[in-house]
Amino acid sequence: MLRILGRKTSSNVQKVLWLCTELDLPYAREDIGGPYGRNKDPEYLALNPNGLVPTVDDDGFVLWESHAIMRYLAAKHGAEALWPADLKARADIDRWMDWGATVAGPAITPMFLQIVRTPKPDQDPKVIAASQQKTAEALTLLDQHLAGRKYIAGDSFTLADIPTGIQAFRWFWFPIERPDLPNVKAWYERLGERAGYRQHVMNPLV
Ligand SMILES: N[C@@H](CCC(=O)N[C@@H](CS)C(=O)NCC(=O)O)C(=O)O
Repeated sequence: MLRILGRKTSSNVQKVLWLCTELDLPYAREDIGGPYGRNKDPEYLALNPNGLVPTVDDDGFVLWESHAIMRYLAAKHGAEALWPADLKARADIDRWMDWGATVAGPAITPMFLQIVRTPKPDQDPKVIAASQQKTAEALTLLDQHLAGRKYIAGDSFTLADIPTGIQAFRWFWFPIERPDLPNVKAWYERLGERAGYRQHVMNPLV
């Protein structure tokens, strides 16, 4: 059975868990990282020298990097709808997955670390405000892209929706002012209809 190593509060672990639910794939998960530690133990570093989560072990095949894991699992289980073989459709999905990891994720992470991981008296409002601004800019771009589309890569749900979908939950969960982004809101509500999103992502952050 697929082993997933990583705490379920990690956005990168959640990507893999959500996908497993989409694929109806059984797995065994182990709590590693964050308060559970063990990610810097020699046994773990031998599997993933970055000391980060997630890492998966698929019957002896060890893989890390959440997006590589998602692509591997989608391809292995023939999830053509989630990650099509057609090169251009696939490239479009890959592009938005990368955008989630390199633009939306880094924009919202400082705010997440402040609001969720820092005791209130130590929080820095300037860091939160800057992160809020950057995230609003990223999501404004996404809102324009989503005009006339149900999901990021078109009319159906794909891997493109997963990385930024996880950040969208955080954005709507934080007690902040948000610009009116109707297409992002409608997309976020559509994601909320999915069992994997509700189970693995839509959980209280503190
Ligand atoms: N690029 C990596 C990033 C992995 C990463 O940064 N994981 C974080 C959690 S989201 C981590 O392991 N942090 C240390 C910890 O949880 O102890 C991926 O996508 O898998």
